[in-house]
Order: sequence, then C-alpha cells, then structure tokens
Amino acid sequence: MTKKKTFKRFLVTSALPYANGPIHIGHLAGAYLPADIYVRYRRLKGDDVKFICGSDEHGVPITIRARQEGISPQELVDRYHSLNKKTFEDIGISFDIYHRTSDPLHHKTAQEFFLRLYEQGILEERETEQYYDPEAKMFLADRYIVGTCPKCGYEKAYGDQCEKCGTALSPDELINPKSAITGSTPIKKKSKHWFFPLNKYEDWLRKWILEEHAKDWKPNVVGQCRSWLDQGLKPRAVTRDLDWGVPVPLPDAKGKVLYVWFEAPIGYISATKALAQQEGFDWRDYWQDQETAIIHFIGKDNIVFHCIIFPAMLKAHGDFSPPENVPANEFMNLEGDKISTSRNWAIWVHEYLQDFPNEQDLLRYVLTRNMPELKDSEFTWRDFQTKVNTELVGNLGNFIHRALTLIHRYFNSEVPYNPRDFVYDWISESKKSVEESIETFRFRDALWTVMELAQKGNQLLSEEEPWRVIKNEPEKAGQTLSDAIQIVAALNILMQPFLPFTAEKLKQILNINSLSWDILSQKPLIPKGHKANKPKQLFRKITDEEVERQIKKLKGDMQTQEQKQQGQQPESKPLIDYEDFSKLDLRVAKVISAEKHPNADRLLVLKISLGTEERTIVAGIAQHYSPEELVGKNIVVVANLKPRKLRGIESQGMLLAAHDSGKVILLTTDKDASPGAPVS
Ligand code: B3M
Ligand code: ZN
Repeated sequence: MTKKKTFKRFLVTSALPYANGPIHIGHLAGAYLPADIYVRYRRLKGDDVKFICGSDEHGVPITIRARQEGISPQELVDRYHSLNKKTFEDIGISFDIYHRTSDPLHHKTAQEFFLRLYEQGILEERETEQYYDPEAKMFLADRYIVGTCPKCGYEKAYGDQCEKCGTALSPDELINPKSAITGSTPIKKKSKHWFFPLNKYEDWLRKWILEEHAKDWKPNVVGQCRSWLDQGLKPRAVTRDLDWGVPVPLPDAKGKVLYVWFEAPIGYISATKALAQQEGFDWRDYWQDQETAIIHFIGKDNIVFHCIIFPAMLKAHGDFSPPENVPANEFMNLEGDKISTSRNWAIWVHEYLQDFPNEQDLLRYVLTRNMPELKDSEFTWRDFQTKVNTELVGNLGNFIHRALTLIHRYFNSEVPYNPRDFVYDWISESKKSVEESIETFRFRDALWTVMELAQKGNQLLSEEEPWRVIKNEPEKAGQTLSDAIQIVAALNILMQPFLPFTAEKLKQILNINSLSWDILSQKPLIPKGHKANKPKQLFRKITDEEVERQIKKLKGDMQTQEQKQQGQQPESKPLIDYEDFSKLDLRVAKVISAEKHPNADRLLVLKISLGTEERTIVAGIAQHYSPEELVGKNIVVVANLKPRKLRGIESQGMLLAAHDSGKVILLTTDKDASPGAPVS
C-alpha cells in the first residue's frame, strides 16, 4: 500500500468556461460541481484551500460569434462573463475568485510565461503557410474552412474533419475550399509562428503519468494520456494570427496572439495572483511549492491540455509544480441525446434557477447522483423527479423531519439524553467512508454513504416507534429521539459539500453555530439539553406537470406545435391585387453564418448576403435547423420588411419557410442563384 501523500495546501481549479455562451448542466456535472464538493469538504476539515476559476475569453469561436452579432469580442465576453459568474454564485459553486483572461494581469502573466520559454531558447520559430480569408481579412483555423470531402463527397466537410464519414482531413485535401465566415475562396499566406517542442517532454510525461500517477489518477484519464503518448507528441504552435487575444510580446509579432490553449491554463496562475492581491498571501506558495497539491477539475475533452501540454509547459518553465491530480469527468447526456449548445439541446443552469427558485440543491443532488465519473451518464427530467421525490423527500427529508417534529412535539425541541454508543459507530463509519470517497474523487459513492446513514435513521425510528411508546415509556422514546437527533447533526455536516443550501437551513433549525468535520468525532455532537428550533420541511415533491413542462420546453413545445398544425389547415386569405403582391421585395439570400440567439432558445441569428449588402435576420427555426447546416444555403427573404428587434437583436428582413405538421421547411432555390436575385 503506497503511503498516502499529505499536503499543507490545496490549489483547486475548474476549467475556465469560454465566455461565449451560458453554463449548462453538463458543465456543472463535469468540472464545477465535483470541484465544489471537494473544496467544501476541505474547508470543513479546516484545510488551506484556494478555489480558482474564471472566464476563458479568447479564441476563434469568440471572435466569430462577435462578428456575427456585429459587436466587439469584449462586449460578447462581458455579457457571458457576468452571466456565468452570477450563475455559479447562484448554484453555490463557491470559487474564491472568478477571474477572466481579458484582464491585464492575465495578459502580463501569460506574456511573462511565454518570454521565459522564448528567452531560454525553448520555442522554435517557423514560417508556415496558412489559409487566409481575403474578405474577412483574417487567417482561418482549419475548422473554419468548409468544402467537399475527398472521401465521401460531403459538401460541408470541415478543414480538420468530415463530420459525415469521420475522416480526419487537412484543409489542403478539401475540394473547392471556402471560408465558413464569408463564403469566399481562401488564399494561402505565409506566416511566422512559435512552436513549443512538446515532443521533447514525452519521456518525462510518460514517466510522470504512466508510472508516478498510474494508481492515483482516474483510469479514464490515464487511458487517454496513454493513447496520446503512444501516438507520439509533436511540436505545437503557441501563436496565432488574430487580433483578439494576448498579444505575442515580441517586436516582430504584430497582429499575432498567444494560442488560446497556451494562455488559458496560465489563467489559473493569473487568477491566483489576483486572489493573492485581494487576500494578501504569496501566490508562489500555491504554484511553486511541493507542499501544495494542485488539482484540476475538467471534462474529458480537456484532458490533453491539462495532463500533457500544460504540465510540459510548467516543466519547461522550471519554477512550477505540475498538478497532483486531474480527476476529469466524462460527459453527461440529456434525455437520450448529447447536450448540444448549437442545437439548443441543453438545460441552462440560469434557467433552471428561474424555474426552481431556491431549489439549487435538488439539481446539485441529482447531478451528483448521476455524475459521469468514469463513463458518460444521463439526465432525464423523470429521473430528476424520481430521485428528488423518493430519495431527498422520501429518505433524507423524511428522516430529518420526523426526528425534529417528534422531539419538538414530545420534548419541546430539547434533547433529553446523550446518544447510545452504536450511534457513534454509525457516524464514524459514515465519516470514514465519505472521507475516503471524496479524497479519491468518488462523489457519487460519498453522497450515497450520506443517504445510507439517513436510511439507518429512518429504520431506527420505524423499529423503535417513539411516537407509540412515548405514553408508557417516555425515557425509551426520549433515548430513541436523542439518538436520532445526533444522526441529524451528523447529516448536517456530511451533506454540506453536496447540499450547502439545505445544510444552512438545517443548521438554523438545529440552532447550532457552525459546521466542521471535527464535530463528527465529538461525543456527543449535540449535548443533552440542547434546544433546537421549530422544524421546517427541507424538500418538496416535483410534480408531473413540472416534468412535462420542462420536457416540452426542451423539445421546443414540439407537441403543442404539432397539435396546432395537425388539427388545422391554414384558412385561405382574402384575394389581393397584383399591386399588393408587388410591394413585397422578395430576394435570394446566401446564408453567411448562423448562431444560436443568446436570449431565446427557439431563435437563430443569421448573417445573410444580398449580393451588394449583408443583413442580420432573426428566425424562429432553432428547433428545426442547426446553425452549421444553414451556412452556404440559398434562401428566400422578404428584403423590404421594416427592421424589428427580436429579443434584443434587430432583424433586417424575414426568411420564407413552409410549416407542415410541426416541421419548418426553408424555401431554397432549385439551382444556384446569385445573392440578391429578385424573386417574383
Ligand atoms: N475554455 C475549454 C472548455 O470550456 C476551455 C477550458 C480552458 S481551462 C484552462 O471546455
Ligand atoms: Zn467524408
């Protein structure tokens, strides 16, 4: 048995979410909720722990999205930085700081890191040829070049992969490559970039991960690292031709920024520096001291960056400790499908909080019970209802309410006796099991242990029936309820990392001042004579109507739309003169780009070309078309409709579509037609 390492401090991070969209339940279950449970547990134990996160505000997707909305990248990231910061606060993800990579302190930190590597001669300078969009005046990442797949003929293959046949591609292989941003034909341009020689750290990484951490890192993480290492590591470009990002701090690097995945992980360091400035500690104690355990909580799509690339960068830099663990989670799926922001197939956390005010812990509970710790898992609203109603209400809530109500009714909420010894055994077994589970990142097991203690409490009450024996044997009833109240006090502490809002409510009802892990070892936890407050219900049942409403919302009210369409054929409209019709300016339009509307689930924001001009059109087709499949399409629009704002974004025209039993089918041209061609 390898000796368990102990640490003086803990530096815990969660992946920095891109500031170009809201947070959904998959994000929570993947990288934020497990980290919060872990940090809350460490705080309860009195450990020195810092919990770090913030917005990842650079990268091509953000620049594209801003362009589509006709706003600056800064305006876009400002919107989502504040939305996401508030969402995390409201759902109880208790970061010590939620920083942001557009902050000047981050720019400075990332540039210093780059210069350290540059001045040590570690970075290799290379001239490469890249695709450039002459209309958008920007270099194109592979993903933003579309064309025909040479393997299967699919016309909308991306420059890095054909989504239809799955073939990995390079832009040079595409037939008739086009820019996905403007539709124009990209040209190749030379450009100088700096490369990090990742290959030189392969041996060290192999030893560090596959030997040192083979046992204490999760198998899904070690497995993915092994396959990356077995493929062989190659030098990676750490700069890009973009004007939004951290400028490359070299004289001959105008118009170049640090690659987002190079600087974003450095965002953990800059955020720690910002926190250190606020709290007055030395950030180096957390990043450059072997007595600190650095733990990165992420989703599986970020493993290579956190286990291979960033640790190699830290090793190259020389002053930093690599992470002690990277307990990546797999993905959470939703109602039988992958969560997809572009298809709007997601439960947005801020919307959950609107629909279920002050019921954060219901979602925290179900997401923890279904956490994708070793394999993908599933969220369904029916399962949400079942777990809340049978486990939270039926077990945990029911036990606590019975114990508190009975002690209130028969002993005026005053604890009559100290507990019997077996209660201390139950509590210390639960304590030990929860410690082992949380410290090895098995949060589902840890939470289930808490629920099993509640079940034992329920069984104790059902077997000893204090409500029945109280008349003839009040001492016996009093002893049972004293035992029960100790278990309630233990549950109050054990639940806190998972259900912090409920723990706070219960602390008030129990009338105790603070919760700490040490109290679990006290005998008693709550002394004889302690007076609790009047009990209140901690949880309520979720109704069928609520579940149906959420499912309908998710499916875009498809059923209600179908009901509307199926039963009725549209009434025919009164006859009109040709003059009436000729007032319409109908045109062919080419879709240049499409994106989810930031404030409305069912709307998409399209950028279209009418040949001589570009327009923004907002259309209610998000449930019927994904943005990607619209790009490049010729559609028909009413070009002279007065502009109008739809959920905050101005729509300059209207597209035409057929409505047929709940389906929406876009009108397109039979053959290619130039954008702006009149339709009559
Ligand atoms: N923003 C990717 C993501 O949101 C990226 C994480 C950065 S952590 C340094 O999945
Ligand atoms: Zn293909």
